[in-house]
Amino acid sequence: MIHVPSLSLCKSLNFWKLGEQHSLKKYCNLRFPIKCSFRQVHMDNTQNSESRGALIVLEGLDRCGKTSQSTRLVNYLNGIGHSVESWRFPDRNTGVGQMISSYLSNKSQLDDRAIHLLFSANRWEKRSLMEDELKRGTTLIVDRYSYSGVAFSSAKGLDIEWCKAPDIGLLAPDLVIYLDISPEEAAKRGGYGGERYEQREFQKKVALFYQKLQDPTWKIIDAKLEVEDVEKLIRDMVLDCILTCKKGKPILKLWAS
Ligand code: NYM
Ligand code: MG
Repeated sequence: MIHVPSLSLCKSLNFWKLGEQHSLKKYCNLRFPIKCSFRQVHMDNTQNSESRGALIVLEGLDRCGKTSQSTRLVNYLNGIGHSVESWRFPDRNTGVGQMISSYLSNKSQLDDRAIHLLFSANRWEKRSLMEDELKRGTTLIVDRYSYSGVAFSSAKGLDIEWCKAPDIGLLAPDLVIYLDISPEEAAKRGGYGGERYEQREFQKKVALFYQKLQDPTWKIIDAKLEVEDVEKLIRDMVLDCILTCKKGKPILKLWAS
């Protein structure tokens, strides 16, 4: 059985404890330590005891397995009777999302700051809908969020604090699952597609910026493990998080002091 303790402010590695059936080494082959900067604030203290859904984000380099793990997770949660929705950013269905999609597929050119702000706007345009869904008791499994926004734009050379600024005040995830894989391993997985950013050298820089963004909501999973093992680890973390939110954990704001 895998126990997932709630996160305390951590100075060292912060990962789940494993029982007798699982080898710690096998599951916790982490490549970098977690840094702490808990800068999230309560949105509204009157909400403290209201039951709600959980906001769960999956992050990682391209080809880390995020998308297939989100699908598996949503199917599993649905199967055991949870109210759950699958989300992803960029959401290419909106007007802003179509501009992003055109940029990613190299059909249009945009200034680095302009595209960064569009990615952020794409999250802001969904913020209130996300909040409504959470308050209705729906858990949202989100494939990429603000951490992608900051890591990818910072890797281009933009200042990290500048990159974070437009996302300050969005809904803070209750749990961020980072699927940890080296750019070399990721590149081996059937190769990258043809989109912008899908290059090994660039992904190496993105990985470095992801490290800088870790906070106590993060759990890191070794994405080189078998798909089923990764899935099992994710399930346990997510069930724990859903329970906490059901008990009325307040919704927080991202990166707000
Ligand atoms: N991406 C994604 C960004 O550069 N900024 C963002 O805010 C987000 C959400 O878009 N390489 C990048 C990361 C990916 C690319 O994402 C498209 P996906 O998950 O491959 O559709
Ligand atoms: Mg991709």
